[in-house]
Amino acid sequence: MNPSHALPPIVLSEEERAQFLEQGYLVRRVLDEAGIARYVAAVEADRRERGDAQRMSNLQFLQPAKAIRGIQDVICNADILAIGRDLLGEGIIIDGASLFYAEAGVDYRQGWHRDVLQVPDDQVDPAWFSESYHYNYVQMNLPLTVDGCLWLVPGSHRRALNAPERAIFGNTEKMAPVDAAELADGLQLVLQPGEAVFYNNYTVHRGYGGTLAQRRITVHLGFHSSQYPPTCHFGVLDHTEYTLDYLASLDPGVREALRAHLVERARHPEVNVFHAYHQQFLKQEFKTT
Ligand SMILES: O=C(O)CCC(=O)C(=O)O
Repeated sequence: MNPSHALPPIVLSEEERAQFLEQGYLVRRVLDEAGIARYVAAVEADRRERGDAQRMSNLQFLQPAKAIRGIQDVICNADILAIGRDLLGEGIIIDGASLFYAEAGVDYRQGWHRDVLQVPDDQVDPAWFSESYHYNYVQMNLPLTVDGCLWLVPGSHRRALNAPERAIFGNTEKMAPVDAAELADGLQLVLQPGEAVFYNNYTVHRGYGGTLAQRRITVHLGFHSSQYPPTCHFGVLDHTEYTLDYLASLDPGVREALRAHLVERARHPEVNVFHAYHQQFLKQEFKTT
């Protein structure tokens, strides 16, 4: 479903795939002006009901109590799914879906981290951060306003922390303190509305805007391919809330995507423990209502 887009879905070039594999990120435009305006209007209508946030909101917009119906079909966007297939393989399954929202003036700073924050230390395997590890997950940030909040260290997903990173992380693989020294290799991605960044969330990265100069509205998604075993990151959506009544109330494309998620979760009960860790983590880090 991609009503404002009549062209065939994007297909990535070899160079783009290689960039994602080696550098850990790739930027492509996936929404046109009409698509951006439609989603901004839906978010604004939702904000009028929810009120202002003093922190960055991380609203899981596919969950029944937090649903923002007018943006849900972004998970069916043909270009996003085609890029996901080119990066991971067939059987693209939606996993995470949040809306990052903050008004200008909100202070937003995370420490540099890899997305293993939810995993107990003794279960973090150094082999995950190596060239030979098959990482079956991709995250995507799709801003609807100009967004310079995502920073990453290109290529850092394929190696252990280097000396400057180790110096700020200390004896953990997870996260550096928020006031740690800067990383000279850190790259700030400044994205225009409609431009999406697809990234490997084992790269050293962070959300960091300081005091936001302008409002941030960014759709944040995660995908997995059913062709390969899940990583410990698979299991972000709270599938236990997807009742038959809720599914019946959704747009058909969204319903099918969540059904596919449920089928994949049933195939991989081993990720349930990571799901619980992740829900706990979200509550600590963000405003989630
Ligand atoms: O874009 C952001 O604000 C940060 C995203 C992030 O760090 C994450 O999802 O782990």
